[in-house]
Amino acid sequence: MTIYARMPFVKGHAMINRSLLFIAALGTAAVPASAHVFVQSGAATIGGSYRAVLAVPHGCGASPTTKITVQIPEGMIAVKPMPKPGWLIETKTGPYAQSYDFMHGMKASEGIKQISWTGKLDNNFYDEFVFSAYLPASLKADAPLYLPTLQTCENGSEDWAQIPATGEDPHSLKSPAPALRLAAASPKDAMAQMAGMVHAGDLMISAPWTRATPPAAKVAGGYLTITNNGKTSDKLIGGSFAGGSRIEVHEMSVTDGVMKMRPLNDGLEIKPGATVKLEPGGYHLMLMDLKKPFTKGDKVKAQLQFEKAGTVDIELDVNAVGASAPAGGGHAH
Ligand SMILES: [Cu+2]
Repeated sequence: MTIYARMPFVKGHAMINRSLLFIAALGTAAVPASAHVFVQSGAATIGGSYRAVLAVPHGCGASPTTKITVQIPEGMIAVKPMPKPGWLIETKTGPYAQSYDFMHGMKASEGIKQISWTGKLDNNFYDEFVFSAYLPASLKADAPLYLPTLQTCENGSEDWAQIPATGEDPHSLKSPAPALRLAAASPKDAMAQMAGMVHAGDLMISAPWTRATPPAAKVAGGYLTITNNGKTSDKLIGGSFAGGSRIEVHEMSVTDGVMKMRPLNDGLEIKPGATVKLEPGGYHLMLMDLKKPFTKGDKVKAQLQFEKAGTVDIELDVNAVGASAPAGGGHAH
């Protein structure tokens, strides 16, 4: 992406134009009709980490964007911008208006209040600016949180900072501030999150689960989510568990209309700032040579092997045969 973005936009050169258009089309696929700077995944659960994605669908008029500056609202703590190739990141820190309960009983009373990215984004391209944050449990559910954002361009600027008055429709504003909606964590979600969450260095592993297996089954799939909060890449290589021979990392893909599984012999890369989901139909763990079937309600202790983080103990919840999501995942029942 970066390489292409740095290529000059040569008008009249059919081949380059076509490849650029193709990339532009890929990038805009998820952009709603709104041409505003906005927050993707605008729903955020309080009492947990939040990955904020600021989407910038266009420049100021046709002028390329050269800087994005976002104000972090009170209540959004432990903010960390994700490094972005080709963009210089600057932050301003300061005290919070109050001290907040953070993870593991820690308190946070100061942190990043402003992030700016300086670089260049052509008006023909779409890009995303990412940071991670924590939303303390003390925040009010169903209240919006605004992220006023100044978009500076080669010519001019757009100040996405308008906050709707009570009862005012945000769509009626000319330059609305990007907003996210806070949602209360359901006790079930919170428990599911707490139950399986493991920290290993910069890696956070959550909601590991597997399925009950028929008596003759020799393998079982394993699913979980891995977030890399560090600055270097890591790799999930495989693992072991007492109930069988080993754990492999597999990929499920459709080739010529046929679903195929293949082991990732080089491991599954977890890039800095990335969240990788192992889920049915995609990447998954393959628990090999089961000694006895998994029964619904059981827990399977296993050790995952990462290139850098080393061995990490996890516990997979055994869900029903045919389950497509973890029990606490919200849409299983
Ligand atoms: Cu597999």
